[in-house]
Amino acid sequence: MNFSKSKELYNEGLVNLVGAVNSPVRAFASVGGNPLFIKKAKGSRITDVDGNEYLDLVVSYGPMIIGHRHKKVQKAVNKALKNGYSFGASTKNEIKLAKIVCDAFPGMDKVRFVNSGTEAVLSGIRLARAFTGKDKIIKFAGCYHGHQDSLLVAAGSGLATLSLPGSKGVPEGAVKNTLIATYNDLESVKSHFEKHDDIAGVIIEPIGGNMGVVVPQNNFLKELKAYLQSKGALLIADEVMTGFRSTFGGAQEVLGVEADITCLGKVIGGGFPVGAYGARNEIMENVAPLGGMYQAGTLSGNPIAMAGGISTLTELKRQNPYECFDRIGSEMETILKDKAEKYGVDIVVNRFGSMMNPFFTDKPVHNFDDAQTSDTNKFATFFWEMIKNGVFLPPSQFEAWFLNTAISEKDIKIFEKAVDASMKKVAEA
Ligand code: KE4
Repeated sequence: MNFSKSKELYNEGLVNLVGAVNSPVRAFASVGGNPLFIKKAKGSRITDVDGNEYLDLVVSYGPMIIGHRHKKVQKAVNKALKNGYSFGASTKNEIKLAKIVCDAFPGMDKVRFVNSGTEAVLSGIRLARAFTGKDKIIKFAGCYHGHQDSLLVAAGSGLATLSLPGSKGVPEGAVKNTLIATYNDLESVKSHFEKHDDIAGVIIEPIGGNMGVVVPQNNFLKELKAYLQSKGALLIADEVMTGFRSTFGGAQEVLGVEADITCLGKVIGGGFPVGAYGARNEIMENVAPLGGMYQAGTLSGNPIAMAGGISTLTELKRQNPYECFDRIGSEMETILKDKAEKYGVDIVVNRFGSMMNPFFTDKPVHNFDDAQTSDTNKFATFFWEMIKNGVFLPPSQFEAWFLNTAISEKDIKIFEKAVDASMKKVAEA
């Protein structure tokens, strides 16, 4: 395979872009080599600037759930463009998308649109603090909720229950109200409530997607919600990745749990920049202009992005692909396990519907520590062999793979052939 044009663009990009990218994961640091530059995509396929075509299992880290450049989205966005791009005033499409979103989430009477998942989560956290009058927030190690200061934290050493800054430029003061718990471990949440009486809430990815896929075990979400209710604290579901992907609504619906505040992104914009947060009226009425919690945005509810979201969710609802996602996901999971066994490679595959990934470890993966037992060198070998066999994966062991409704039986055959070659390569490495 020829990657020469990607290499040229990478070197050119290094001049004015940090690492030649606008988001770190795209730099391929975890897998080595130069990042691919993409020219175009259609349906289940993506094509790089050298003309190499791939089955796309990144799908922009979730948004392109009905495949790239769907004709109904193209038509809706082209129509919206004819009326103008942005007005700084409200439009009908915002009301339309708000109804679709609120109808899909039982716990959501009202929603506020923003421009990214990060913005949705930082607003949701602020709202939890505004509603409860308390400052502390618990998050789970390995969950990622965007790049706001207060959630870029690293676990304190030993018994330290308070967090340390997880990034340069994050002052200690920004994380002093952030506590860290262990996913699937309710006791680790309770231990914080035993020490602190000013906890506003707990934020969680209902299905972990940023450690690789980590699935809640043994009614963890249900027990967490019940416990928080008993303590007068809020459950904040970060469904930026799972919203409308786990089902037409949220993973919380599949898991039988209703969050107090829900944060959304990715799919609800269909590839255009849309984030959102929402809750029942008594909580949302704290948001300006109704209440004292301030949040604003020049391009919030942008009419072009709204058209992208409305057409994507409308087509997604029409297709109702969730059983198909489960069937295809199960088929791909079996292929991974069979080929790993064939070549004697230790893997564990975690999957929830159309989110999945293999971990190169022989241990079950139920939290971030488990995930870190994976052999990232084996993943890197696997990644590049999959590229050479026509499958584009997220370039990190700790990212979820995403299915989309354009995946065909022919794509599954490509996937099977690529996994066979890649597992063989890992075994030989
Ligand atoms: P954005 O600000 O990237 O739209 O959303 C942040 C965010 C919030 N919550 C969850 C559960 C998320 O997964 C994300 C962003 N996900 C990453 C993938 N690990 C986006 C890809 C990237 O950072 O380039």
